Amino acid sequence: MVKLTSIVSLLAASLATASAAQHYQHDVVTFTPALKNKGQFKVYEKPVSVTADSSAQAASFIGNTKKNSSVKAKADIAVAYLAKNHNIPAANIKVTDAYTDDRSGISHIYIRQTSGGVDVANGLANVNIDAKGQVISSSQSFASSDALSKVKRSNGSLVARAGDDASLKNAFKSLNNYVKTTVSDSDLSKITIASTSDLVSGEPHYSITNVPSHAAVDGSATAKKALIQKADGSLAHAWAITLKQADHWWNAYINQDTGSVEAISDWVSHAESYNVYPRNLNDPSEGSRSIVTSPAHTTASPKGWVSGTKTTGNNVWAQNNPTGGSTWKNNYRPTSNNGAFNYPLDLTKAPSTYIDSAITQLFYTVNTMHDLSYLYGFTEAAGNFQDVNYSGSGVGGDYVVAYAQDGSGTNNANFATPPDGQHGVMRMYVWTETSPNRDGDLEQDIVAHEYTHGISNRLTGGPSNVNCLGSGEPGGMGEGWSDTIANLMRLKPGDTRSRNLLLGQYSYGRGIRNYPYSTSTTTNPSTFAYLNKSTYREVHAIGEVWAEILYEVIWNLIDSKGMAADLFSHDLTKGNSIAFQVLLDGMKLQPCNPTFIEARDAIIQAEQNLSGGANKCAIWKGFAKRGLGVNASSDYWSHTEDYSVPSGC
Ligand SMILES: *[C@@H]1O[C@H](CO)[C@@H](O)[C@H](O)[C@H]1NC(C)=O
Ligand SMILES: *[C@@H]1O[C@H](CO)[C@@H](O)[C@H](O)[C@H]1NC(C)=O
Ligand SMILES: *[C@@H]1O[C@H](CO)[C@@H](O)[C@H](O)[C@H]1NC(C)=O
Ligand SMILES: *[C@@H]1O[C@H](CO)[C@@H](O)[C@H](O)[C@H]1NC(C)=O
Ligand SMILES: *[C@@H]1O[C@H](CO)[C@@H](O)[C@H](O)[C@H]1NC(C)=O
Ligand SMILES: CC(=O)N[C@H]1CO[C@H](CO)[C@@H](O)[C@@H]1O
Ligand SMILES: [Ca+2]
Ligand SMILES: [Ca+2]
Ligand SMILES: [Zn+2]
Repeated sequence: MVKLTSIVSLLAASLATASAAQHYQHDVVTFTPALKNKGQFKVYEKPVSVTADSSAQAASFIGNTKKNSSVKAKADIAVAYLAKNHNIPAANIKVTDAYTDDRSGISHIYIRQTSGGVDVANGLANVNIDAKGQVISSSQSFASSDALSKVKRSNGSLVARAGDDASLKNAFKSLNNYVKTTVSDSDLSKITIASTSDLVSGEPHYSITNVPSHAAVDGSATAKKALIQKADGSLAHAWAITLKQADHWWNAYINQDTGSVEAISDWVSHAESYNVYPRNLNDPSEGSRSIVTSPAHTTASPKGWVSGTKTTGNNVWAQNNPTGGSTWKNNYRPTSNNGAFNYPLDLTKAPSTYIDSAITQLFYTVNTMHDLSYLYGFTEAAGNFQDVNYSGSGVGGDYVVAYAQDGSGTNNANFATPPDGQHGVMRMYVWTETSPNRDGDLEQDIVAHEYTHGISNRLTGGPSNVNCLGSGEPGGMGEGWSDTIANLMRLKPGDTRSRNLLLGQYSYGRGIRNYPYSTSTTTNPSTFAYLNKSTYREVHAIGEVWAEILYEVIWNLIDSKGMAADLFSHDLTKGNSIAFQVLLDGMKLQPCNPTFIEARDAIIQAEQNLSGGANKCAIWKGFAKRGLGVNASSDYWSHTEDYSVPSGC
């Protein structure tokens, strides 16, 4: 594919060159043994004819599987087939489901292995039979007869009925430990266990009652005995326990002899979740990670952030890139467990040791930027970064390619913005100023800065022209908007205009700009005429002046209209949300290669349209405080300041 012009924007020009306490909040890992001897799914090119054998009937039929004679006949064929082709005796077979698909006419028979009156939880087979009664495909994972005879010999160690209660209580406690709900010995002593015979199967079932509510929502759980194959094919006696908790419905197999969890699943299917520094924490110095569940905004990302099990989705594909190359599809990414992206992070170690957490954080923050900017108007039509445009507007096929711990540099980050329809590319580097090194992936202001390059480049001059903020004042404002959006996202209720912000402080160990962003003219003396200085010809220096001016504008809006606790509320009665909105609207209004004065005027017009001038004076006063008042003017590198506001303000 021909690559059109692409503006690569760096975080910083060039830079000269402690570890927080961690709380690992691991999600519970669900799993089933990966059986080594699992049979292949066998698809027959020529269907196999099998004659049902009336003397070899499945040991049991569950539910309605026997009711319909035509379906029952197919089940008999399946049983005969397993006996003949897989040497599985009918006496060890329980038909759990059987039906004929109306559309295809194919009958699907599902079978479970049993032994000694209990289920082999993962001894399964399925047999597919065509309308003529021939087997077209099948698969089975039955335990071997060798494994069965070994476990039968171990029956001697099986606790007698009198010992069942103790064994089951022990298993119940062990399950609770695993899912991180504590059951004390005193709780355990109050639990009662009763055995009943299942109406349908006749198998004994155990009801566990008087369970404390933190361990079981309705105070009870159920259990039955089972066998389960371990990965190596050997069998273990297990308690199959079903336990409902607030957000979970566990089904677990606990080894009767050792108390260890042999398999566990959660019948509640879990939404996307991420163990990350949430968006109200800028970096690890501000707090601990936590599990964030279903963070995707339903308007901005109606189908969620993830497609599949890895850090890939409609808005961004995040991956490692130690070589610094430009391919991404097959690069390394972590795999979720049931939608949970939850990995360890030890900041006392080198960043490479926590690459999974770094990629997860990058994926989270880039998606956050996508959704947030979408809400404020960086939509499909406006040229945002998405694989599929659900509205049909704009050009799709351009999710952001985000590289975590990219090997092509250090102490920086960058973002390449090609025209709408081509992937934005974000490279995040490791920072080497501290020991151990730090990872920019964990610092929201850096990721926000980079993503905002994509926003400003696409919005200014239209989505297909990305040559509008290339250098000089326009390029400098590109840097400035990036710092500004990063700043805006950090402000929280309780902050006042005396809060100073340093960009890149976590990664670099100190701020990477000349001055902190501050409403104090002592702390940050930047004004419009700083652009006269020969040391202010570089885009990041120019950007610092623009972002400082906008910081004044932001605080005037917040002081006048208050602060939304979360920018995602898109509450346009609040100062920080108004600021975000007029910044993006201004980008859409302004011409290609704008000057400070033009960009200012676009923001003023955006406010006029958004709130009819109600916030006009607050904005003007912010500009004027730093020399960009109504009569400011400029001509290339000469800038004349003015500190006045329009009459009436
Ligand atoms: C039995 O199932 C077959 C296949 O679904 C269906 O065509 C037939 O009508 C059923 N017979 C009865 C008696 O329900
Ligand atoms: C093993 O236990 C099952 C029930 O759990 C019982 O049916 C079977 O007879 C026992 N076998 C031996 C050899 O004790
Ligand atoms: C903003 O512009 C639109 C389109 O011209 C217009 O319909 C709307 O009334 C304007 N809003 C304000 C407050 O000026
Ligand atoms: C700003 O310029 C206008 C003319 O464009 C002039 O009328 C006005 O007096 C000036 N204001 C100040 C404060 O200099
Ligand atoms: C900046 O340049 C303009 C035009 O040359 C000049 O009028 C102004 O005094 C300069 N400002 C500063 C602070 O140097
Ligand atoms: C121009 C373009 O790529 N538009 C696409 C945006 O997304 C919708 C939904 O997938 C597609 O139908 C459009 O073709
Ligand atoms: Ca696009
Ligand atoms: Ca553009
Ligand atoms: Zn930048």
